[in-house]
Amino acid sequence: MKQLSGAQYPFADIEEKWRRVWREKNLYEIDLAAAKRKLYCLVMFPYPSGEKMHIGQWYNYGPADTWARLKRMQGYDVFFPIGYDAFGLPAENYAIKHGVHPAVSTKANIDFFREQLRQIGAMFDTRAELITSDPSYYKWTQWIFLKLYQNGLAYRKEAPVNWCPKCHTVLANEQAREGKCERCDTLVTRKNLVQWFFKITAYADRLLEGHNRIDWPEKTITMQKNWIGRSEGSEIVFVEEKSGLRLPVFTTRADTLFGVTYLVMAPEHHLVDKITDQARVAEVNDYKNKAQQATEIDRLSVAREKTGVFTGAYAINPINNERLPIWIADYVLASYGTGVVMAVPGHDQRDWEFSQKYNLPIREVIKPQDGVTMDLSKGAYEEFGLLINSGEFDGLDSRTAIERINAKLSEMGSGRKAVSYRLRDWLISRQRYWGAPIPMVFCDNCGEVPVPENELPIVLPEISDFRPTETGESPLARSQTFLYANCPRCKRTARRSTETMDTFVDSSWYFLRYLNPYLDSKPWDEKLVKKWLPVDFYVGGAEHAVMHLMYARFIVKCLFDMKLIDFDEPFLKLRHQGIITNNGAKISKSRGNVINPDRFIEKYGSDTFRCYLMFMGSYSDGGDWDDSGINGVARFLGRIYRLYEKHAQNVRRGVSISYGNIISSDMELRYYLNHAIVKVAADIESLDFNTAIAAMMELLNLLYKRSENGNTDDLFDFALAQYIKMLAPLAPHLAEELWSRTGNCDSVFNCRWPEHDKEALVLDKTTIAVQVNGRLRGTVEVNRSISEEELLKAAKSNEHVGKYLENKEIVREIVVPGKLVNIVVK
Ligand code: ANZ
Ligand code: ZN
Repeated sequence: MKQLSGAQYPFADIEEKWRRVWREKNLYEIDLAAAKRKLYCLVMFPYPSGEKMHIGQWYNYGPADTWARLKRMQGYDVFFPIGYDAFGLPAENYAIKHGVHPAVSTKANIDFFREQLRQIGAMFDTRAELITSDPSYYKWTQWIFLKLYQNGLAYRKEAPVNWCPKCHTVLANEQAREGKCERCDTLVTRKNLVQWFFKITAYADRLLEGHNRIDWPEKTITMQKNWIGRSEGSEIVFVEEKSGLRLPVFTTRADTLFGVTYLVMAPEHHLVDKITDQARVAEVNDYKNKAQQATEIDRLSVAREKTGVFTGAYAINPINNERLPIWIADYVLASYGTGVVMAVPGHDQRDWEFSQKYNLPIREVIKPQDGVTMDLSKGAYEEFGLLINSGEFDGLDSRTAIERINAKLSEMGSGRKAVSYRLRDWLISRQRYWGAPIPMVFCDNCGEVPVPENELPIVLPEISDFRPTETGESPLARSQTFLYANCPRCKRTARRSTETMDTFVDSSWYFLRYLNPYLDSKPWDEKLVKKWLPVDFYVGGAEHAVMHLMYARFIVKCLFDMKLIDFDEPFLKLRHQGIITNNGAKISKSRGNVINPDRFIEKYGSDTFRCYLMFMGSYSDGGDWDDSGINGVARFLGRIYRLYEKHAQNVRRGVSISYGNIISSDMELRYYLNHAIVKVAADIESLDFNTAIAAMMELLNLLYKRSENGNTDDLFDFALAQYIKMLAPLAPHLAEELWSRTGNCDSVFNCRWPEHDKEALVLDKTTIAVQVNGRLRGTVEVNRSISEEELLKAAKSNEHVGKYLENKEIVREIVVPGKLVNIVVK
């Protein structure tokens, strides 16, 4: 046995034992088909990258399990699955670093992870375990790709993409934040490659609309909204003088149309070459090459010095026929709006800076409503106001002017209302080995041809050299047997698509598969999916706000539109765990301040570790790790253990007492017990675990006082029994042990959460002992301010007291205010 410090209890034996018993009894396997009150509680599944489980994952799973256990005790059929997001860069990078094949290292890492997960003692339904790198799973990821392809939602195009020179792979916009690779922090560069995309932009409005129907943290919804970046404005057509080519611009400020003094095109805009004047081709090409190097993030930066070159071409402003020079500049992005901007240096600061540098004219067309004069030589006036120098529109306010100018342009056929989005299509192909191959072939005869569904899965070839290539060609191309396949249409030799899918495709549908991961004939069991989805409660990290959480919503909406499922939002309620810091610092390997769960579990036990994580701060804010804090929680659980050792008899009695039969004058205990029953449940429900534990500590202190005073009546015994049930979601192993010692062989997790007595919760009530001839016969609960007369009436009509008064003559009535009533009879 483990050497324990004085304050501890034999957690190692207890915890191991109960995990074994739970497993033997299949305690957490519920009958999905028969369940009556379904509740799908989901945690974000881990990617076993070779690192041990980190504290953030423990923090996700442990407390989520506490929540799930409460719901079970409240009578729900809770489905709480776990699996492994096993494909992807972290797993592959680990394999490369250690010179092991990713299939081998991933399997070993999963085994390791599984053991660590087991130590949480969570009520995971182990039958639901799935592994996304398993062909039986990715067969269906490929099937989903085909469905999207058949519905015009997957397509291929050459595009400048984010390229990580270290990982040798393309990254989605979401994975290249602040211009750096999310995985390795290397600066991302741009590269032109043919890529596969999912058309998430087609769902931009639907993704926004759905936000009204889900209970998610406001912050996360806002991040998604900003990422989608819906912007209402106008598309206004300027015509290039010589070629007659139409150059539509996107603007949110049609009211400034008279203030346009030049146009700016993105350097990579496809019409730049067509309009550029012969004399300027060299200069323009030179600038285009330079612009290629910069990332989008740099180009959008306000601090960056504006640069550009004149194309030598001119366009006509449709509202007043003015002739405007056309420039190219890298502060205009090809991928937003139309890739062309009408420059209004008087009212747009970027344009203003550009005009200063290249001596372009500034014209004031908006003045402040309050009549203040602006000095445009100092900078642009960007607010709304009243129009000036704008012909027939002079004097209108900006809002009205936008409407009128739009109307006029649309009459002329030169403009219309338009909406732009920041959201780009989801780039899903990766030039990497460790992922699900894209099920497409390219035939010289037939072009791009989808693999027939009955040929799935397209299994990853077993190649020894799986490292990425510098050219961007996928390592899958090294396998000749993989590369060449017969064209499904004409049967001639064709080449397979050699890219693999982004891992976020794998994780965008796993919650459907959990219900039956062994199903071979279809991706999911429709009946069970109809019954169990959407997910009722999802807990995971906020860092997934614009990736996984957006992609999963998108895929679910696609499947809904294909009538493959009957719901279009996957996660009804979402909550994030906060971030744990170590002495105020962010935890990271490079800082060397990683908290290793295993070490603490060994020293204090899993229940203590879990309770400490829940106690150290507000769950959604996270908290700061502190070793002395965990000692306090260890003492708390140790005190519980010792109280139950001392009162083994009481607690055995306590489990068979029913509340209604208790006669006790211990109002304080009555109040705190009932208060805790309500509070602990409510706080766990809302993930306020810290205050739930505080209430348990408070109640424990009271029980200790009673124990020390020897003041242990029926209520005390009863409270001890209820306390175990309340402890159960918080410290499952310890509670199960204490419950078994009451003589109950069934699990405490098959008990219902204790009911509370509403009356006992009213604090200004007090309980008065009622004696008959000096002996306690009952108690009445009354308002503290009750009159003596009322109190006597209540005492005499009490059912327990009544029978001692029957056929007796009352000789005296003694009232001790706030304490007792004594009725003397003859
Ligand atoms: C003229 C104008 C005048 C503008 C003015 C602003 C103020 P949001 O709100 O983010 O949608 N714009 C349009 N396409 C662009 C591109 N591809 N790259 C860089 N900038 C682009 O921004 C819309 C505004 O951003 C548009 O309205 C356009 O500048 C610029 F006083 O047009 B505006
Ligand atoms: Zn063919």
